[in-house]
Amino acid sequence: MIVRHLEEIINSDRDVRDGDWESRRLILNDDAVGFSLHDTIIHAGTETLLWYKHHIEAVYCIEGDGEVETTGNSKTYPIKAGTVYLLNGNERHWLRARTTMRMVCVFNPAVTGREVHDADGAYLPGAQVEG
Ligand code: 9YT
Repeated sequence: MIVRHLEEIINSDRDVRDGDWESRRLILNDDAVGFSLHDTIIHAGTETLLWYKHHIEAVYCIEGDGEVETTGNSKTYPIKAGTVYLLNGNERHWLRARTTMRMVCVFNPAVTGREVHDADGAYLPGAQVEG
C-alpha cells in the first residue's frame, strides 16, 4: 500500500505549475496502477485550452466555479463544486475558472509527469510508455 499526503507533494517535483494551473500529482505512472490522480488548482479568471489526445480524463470539481466548453461543436457546461466532467472522447476544450477552482483529476493512462501542453493545447505524451 502507498500512503501520501498533499503536504508531501506541495513544492516537490510532483507539484507542477503552468501559469493558469497548479497540479499536485498524488499518483503517477511510476506507481504502476494504470491511472494517475491529481489535485489541481485552476486560478481564478483564467481560460485554458486543453487537449488530451492520448488520455481519458475525469475532472471532479470540489471548490470554486467556472465552465468547460468543447471546441468544434461548441457546447458549454457550467462547473461548480460537485460537478464532474469526463473527457471520454479526447475532446479538445476550453476550461474557464470564474473563481479559483480545485479539481480532482484522474487520467487513464497514467500521466508520467513529463508531458507538456503544446501551443494548440494538446498534451503530448513525452516519455510515456502507453502513448
Ligand atoms: C483540469 C485540467 O486538466 N487541468 C490541467 C491539469 C494538468 N493537465 C495536470 O497535469 O493535472
